[in-house]
Amino acid sequence: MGYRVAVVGATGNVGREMLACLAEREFPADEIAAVASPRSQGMEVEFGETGKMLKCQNIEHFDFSGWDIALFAAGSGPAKEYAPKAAKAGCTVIDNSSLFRMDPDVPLIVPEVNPEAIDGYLARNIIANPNCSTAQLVVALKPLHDAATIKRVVVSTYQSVSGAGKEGMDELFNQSRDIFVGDTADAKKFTKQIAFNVIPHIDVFLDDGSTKEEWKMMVETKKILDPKIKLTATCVRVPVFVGHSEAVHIEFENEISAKEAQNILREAPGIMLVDKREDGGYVTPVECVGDGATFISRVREDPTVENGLILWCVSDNLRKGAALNAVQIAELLGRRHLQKAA
Ligand code: 11C
Repeated sequence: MGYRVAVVGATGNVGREMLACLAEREFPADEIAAVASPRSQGMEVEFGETGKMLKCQNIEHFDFSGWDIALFAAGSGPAKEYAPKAAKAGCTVIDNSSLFRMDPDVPLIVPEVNPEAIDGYLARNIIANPNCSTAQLVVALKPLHDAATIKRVVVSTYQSVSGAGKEGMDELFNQSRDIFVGDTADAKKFTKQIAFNVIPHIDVFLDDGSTKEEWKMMVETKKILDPKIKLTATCVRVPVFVGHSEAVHIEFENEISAKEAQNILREAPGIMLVDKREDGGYVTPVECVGDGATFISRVREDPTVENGLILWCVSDNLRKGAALNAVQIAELLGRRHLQKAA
């Protein structure tokens, strides 16, 4: 007997990718439910490329009892209202919103980094999925931390508009077209024009002048990887549809050469090293779309600090940054705790 899995927020960017990942990875499910807001009730969504269509069920009337796992990709509001209900009904929630991430009773999991932390999920029957920009970063940092102990990270992100949902993608598309034909480009989703521009602002501003996206990268890295790591981030929205990029500056406790780091990263789980030190010998966001790997390029020593390295890290934010990581958590949960098979 396999699992009964509900995908909540099935019509959104991440929900659709969750369905695609479940199908592609042949997750051992007997039944998959697409669940969405009342306005999407009855709408059909594809179950990946299987040719199978799923009719969306209304979250307001969905009974989670008897369902094993719910992958939530509906944002913090619906997570607040429905995740505890689902968890209480015996359905383990894997939530992609930021709502539960810093709750000490909710494990925040990246399977390549802290799989053992999942064992704490029973306190609330909820597991949190990290922010997309954190997920790819910690996959890259983990093997290097194991080898030479990271003290401090300075990261600048170049985040695609799909991180802001379908509305963000539509805004980039419409503005690009409008500017191209000489029309004025309206900014609705973003605070400034995103087409042919970059915006140093993601999520809300905090009192210290940083943004919540930058804060999330710091606190989530500490929770997932090591609370002793100091991290500071500048998060920037760029006119790319899918794929987040990061320039990462790392200071280590111990000596580590670029060559050693490349060798470690080449063998590390979830990482694809593409680092040829020649024209085009690196990965850009358009090349990582639809892929589950975290791509690392441009590994080099930083001569301005002791034991410093710099690298370039790119991943599909809808996949490893969200849907794929959630499905990997479901697989881990199955292996370690639920142990059902199809
Ligand atoms: C973005 N990283 O690119 C955000 C999207 O906390 O889950 C995901 C926000 C989150 O806008």
